[in-house]
Amino acid sequence: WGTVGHATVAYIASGLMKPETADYCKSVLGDNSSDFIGAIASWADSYRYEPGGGFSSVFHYIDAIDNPPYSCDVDFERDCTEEGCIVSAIMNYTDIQRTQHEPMSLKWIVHFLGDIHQPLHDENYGAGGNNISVLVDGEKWNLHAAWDTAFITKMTGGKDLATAKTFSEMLLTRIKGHGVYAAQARKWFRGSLKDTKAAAMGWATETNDLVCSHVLPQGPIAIEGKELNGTYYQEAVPVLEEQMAKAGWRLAAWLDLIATGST
Ligand code: DCM
Ligand code: DCM
Ligand code: DCM
Ligand code: ZN
Ligand code: ZN
Repeated sequence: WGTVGHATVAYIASGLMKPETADYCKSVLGDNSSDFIGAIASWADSYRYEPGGGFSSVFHYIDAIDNPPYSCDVDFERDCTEEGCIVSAIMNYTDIQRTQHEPMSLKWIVHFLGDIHQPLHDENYGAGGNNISVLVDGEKWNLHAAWDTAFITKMTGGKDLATAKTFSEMLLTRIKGHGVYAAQARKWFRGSLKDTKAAAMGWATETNDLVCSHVLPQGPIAIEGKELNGTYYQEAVPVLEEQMAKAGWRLAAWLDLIATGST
């Protein structure tokens, strides 16, 4: 995700987590402001370009070598390389966070639980869509960046943290009380820190299914060089909204377990 996507996920999580989890995160991050989590959600995207940060580039995704749109699946042995992937990164930084309570692993967890819910972060085809050229309202984008950023800018009308905060509040009303996501949201998390691989692979597998159903439903040729602002975009919007909501819900639940020393 771009800045707005990551911050939206983070703000949703901060609106759902236990008060003691918020206190834990504020203390670990040394930030007592209400923006404690939105402010660090995109840190990992700048870190990977810093000297010595290159090793973390591969941690942002898992390149599922499947065959969209005919078949979608993620296989840890096949798809997670020796350098690592988003699934192993979530496993490792979760373990570090539980024992060391440090800011860097917390920032990574916040970021990667966001990215794992972007369908093209769970897909190898075209380097996660980076090599597929498309148009959004006449502007040239690659498909990956269209899903990370262009569609979300189009949906929200903004590019800053304030936009993400407002957007997260709208999605939170769908999650809470009698909101349209409320019933399904209760089934969104059944993870446990006893098996972090199963949880992260569950999220990756479910998200990767969307590559076959919504990202490349008629294969790459159908969208290569094409304008996506019509039906394709309209069908992407509910997927993007639900993915950010799910990511925020799961991030809150995950951090609740870590902060309270539970499994
Ligand atoms: N990006 C960034 N910060 C930089 C340079 C680039 O955030 N200093 C961009 C590159 C990616 C985008 O961030 O297109 C999102 O990356 P990801 O989807 O891994 O979160
Ligand atoms: N990316 C991905 N899968 C790949 C390669 C890259 O999901 N196989 C993501 C990471 C960034 C974005 O695409 O979000 C752009 O990557 P980069 O800046 O490394 O080209
Ligand atoms: N899931 C989870 N924790 C697990 C395993 C899965 O939260 N330990 C989530 C991810 C998917 C859903 O449950 O939303 C379905 O997962 P599965 O692919 O295991 O059926
Ligand atoms: Zn991305
Ligand atoms: Zn990222």
